[in-house]
Amino acid sequence: MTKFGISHVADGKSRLRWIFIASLAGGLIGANALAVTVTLGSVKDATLISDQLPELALGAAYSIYSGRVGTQGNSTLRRGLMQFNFSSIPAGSTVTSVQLKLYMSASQTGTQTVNLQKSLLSWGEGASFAFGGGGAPAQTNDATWWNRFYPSQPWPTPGGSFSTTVSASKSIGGVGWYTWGSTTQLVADVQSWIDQPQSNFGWGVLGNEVTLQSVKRFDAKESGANNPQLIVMYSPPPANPADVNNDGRVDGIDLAIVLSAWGTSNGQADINDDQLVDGVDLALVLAAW
Ligand SMILES: [Ca+2]
Ligand SMILES: [Ca+2]
Ligand SMILES: [Ca+2]
Repeated sequence: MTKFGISHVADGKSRLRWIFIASLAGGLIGANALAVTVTLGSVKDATLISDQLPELALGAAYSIYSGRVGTQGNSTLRRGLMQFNFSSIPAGSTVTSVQLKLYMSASQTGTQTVNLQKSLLSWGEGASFAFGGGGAPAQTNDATWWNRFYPSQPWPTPGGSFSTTVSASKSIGGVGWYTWGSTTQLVADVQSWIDQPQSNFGWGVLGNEVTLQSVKRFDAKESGANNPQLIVMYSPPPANPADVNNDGRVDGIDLAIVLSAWGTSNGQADINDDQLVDGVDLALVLAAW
């Protein structure tokens, strides 16, 4: 380590000088100027329909539905499902904002709350198609009220498997575009899916399941016009881990950040990821200067 000149940094006046610089640089931690915004289209969307057998689905339909229909539709429920692909966002990125935009294209009764809640299990999108919300006979791999993948991979409990945590909530009135978020939980959802893509099963789009005719219709990816849009803002990971503040340069600011976090497990300053900010991390900064 001494070959990088650490010993003289770590003693006496030099150390005090670096601590002073570190205190100035402290405010720069996280002040990362690099931010990227992407708009993603859904890669799957579907509707669960609580009708009696035979199973119905809307995998390839132009719309998804959320809420309860009227007595003419047997007062059954609709639950939307929607999933996005984050492979265009580099691993190690930090998500800072997430907004979901959906176009609500038909409505029966009043303003209703529609919630986004993580799906806890994978589900499919088959070729079933109908123009209305009544559904069509389920096709292979369709998500239905009973099956994650029709015909033989059932949900543990009919109606899907959703987190009890509401990630974002929106009051939906008349026809038009609506935006959910950004919320802390939406950001956490997308961050978890970027960090662990195998856990990405999308969100349930869940409406008022009590009131008759509360159902809301949203354009699906098949609509071809007002498709779902997920707007994600993120900071990509530094090209060089020694660029602690991710500003494109390894310099005194990075050194100061390491010194200010000395002896801690600060994830940003712990360049070699061994849970301790120490001389090894300092050496990595100096080596990449
Ligand atoms: Ca679909
Ligand atoms: Ca830097
Ligand atoms: Ca370390």
